[in-house]
Amino acid sequence: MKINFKSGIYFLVFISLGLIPFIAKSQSNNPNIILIYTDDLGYGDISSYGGEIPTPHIDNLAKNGLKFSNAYATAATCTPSRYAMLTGEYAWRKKGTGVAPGDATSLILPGRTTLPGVLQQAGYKTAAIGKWHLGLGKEAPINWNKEIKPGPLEIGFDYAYLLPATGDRVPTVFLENHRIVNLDPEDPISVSYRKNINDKPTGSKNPEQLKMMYSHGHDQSITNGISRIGYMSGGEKALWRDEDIADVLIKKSTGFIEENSNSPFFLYLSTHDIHVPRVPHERFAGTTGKGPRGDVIVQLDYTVGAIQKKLQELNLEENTLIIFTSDNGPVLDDGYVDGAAERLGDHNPFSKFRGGKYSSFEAGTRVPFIVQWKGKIKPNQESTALMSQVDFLRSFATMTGQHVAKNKAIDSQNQWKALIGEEKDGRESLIQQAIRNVLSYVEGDYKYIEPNSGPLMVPWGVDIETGFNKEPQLYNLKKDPGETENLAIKMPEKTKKMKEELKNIRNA
Ligand code: NG6
Ligand code: CA
Repeated sequence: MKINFKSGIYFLVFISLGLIPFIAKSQSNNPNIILIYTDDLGYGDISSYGGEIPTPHIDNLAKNGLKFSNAYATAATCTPSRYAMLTGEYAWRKKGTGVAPGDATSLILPGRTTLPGVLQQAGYKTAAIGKWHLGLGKEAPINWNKEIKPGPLEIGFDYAYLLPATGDRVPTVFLENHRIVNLDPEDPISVSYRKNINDKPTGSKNPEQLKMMYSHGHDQSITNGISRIGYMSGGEKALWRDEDIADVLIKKSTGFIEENSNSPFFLYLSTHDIHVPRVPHERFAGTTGKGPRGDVIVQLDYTVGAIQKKLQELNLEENTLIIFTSDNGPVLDDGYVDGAAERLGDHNPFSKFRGGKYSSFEAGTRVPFIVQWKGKIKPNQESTALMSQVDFLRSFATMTGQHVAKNKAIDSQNQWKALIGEEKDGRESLIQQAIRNVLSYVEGDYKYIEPNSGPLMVPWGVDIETGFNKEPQLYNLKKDPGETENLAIKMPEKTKKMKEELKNIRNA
């Protein structure tokens, strides 16, 4: 049959009209997405990954869904991991994306392709609730008493309720969309990361005012009886009570879920737990016998339970995909005297891995990673697929039928099938970033750590090995997950090849 131009057009119109109901239907079938992004939670910190502290709600996610054993944050600290997850580009490609001070300006600027932006484009209502730590505003110094932008609302989130940086950095106030919550205009906030303001009490000068002593850093302004990094003055009514942070984030999250129960939504719930200062609510304090670090794990588990309860109440469980993971590996003493190391008992946050937060060794970036999607993902599955959080962007773009240009989100791959357990291998390779931007390259069973002349131990008293070595390192992660035997000399060809591949990706 000969098809002329006109009949071809009619044919296309006919087909497109016929497809409309299906397109509309498939869009409305897109699941809600809840990304529960925890802070400094180790691979071994939850009971379904072998932890001693009971985490029944988190374990339920695994029972109902898919638990990964080979999944990674892109970096061993917070800011770069979040930057990469939200932009689909490794953070080491951009200067100034290391751990951000509390007065940093926005690291992700409007116009970037972002994870929330892609989902917003696909018709999702999007929210960021919890820890931000990616900078805010345009010019330093930030005026905290006015509208602060750009921020999450300018890069794809419809709603934001944030801790501007981390719990241990001033200002210790919540930000809702562009403004500080409960700010009394008569009592404006000033912030400095250089010098004290109005001679306010500090941890180093007034330790008698502290309810938790600092161990390293964290000896500057005191709010709620805890000294922080940075100085602040004013904003008394806006200051948070650390004991209430988890409950506030639950309330905002469940409120957002409820309000958007009829449209697809994306909730980025970025918990403050289990970062320092670890200050559980009174009802959790002392419940684990393992000190505040143990108690905030239980509080985190309660948070997950509260989200599950809300989804059940609204009958949304079947239509909601939940991802539970962490921004980097575990640390015990991270700057406060909270007994984290002394009271650990048999609980081992590091599991079988070496290193920890900040480190090139596995415990820095290998994190718990669970996906639940009731009715779609079969219960009780386990996956050894190689996964990276940098892939959320393209995976969800694929799921929602969005096109992302090749030159955007360049490190993000579509791993949608691996994410829901329909494919077993995941990535072929990935890059891990430690402090000082030292990179490691994982491909298949092997890991190459590039040479670096930095110190063997993280230099600020956290008692964690950096994984740095002047010589190249090569490990077989499958046989030797604890990275004990450096194979670089035994396997020079493999080492050379991995070094080259890392170089190629770095220069891409
Ligand atoms: C470090 C802090 C640590 C923590 C970390 C960031 C000191 C001595 N240590 O510089 O307490 O805040 O930065 O953690 O100040 S992260 O999880 O947000 O990356
Ligand atoms: Ca972190």
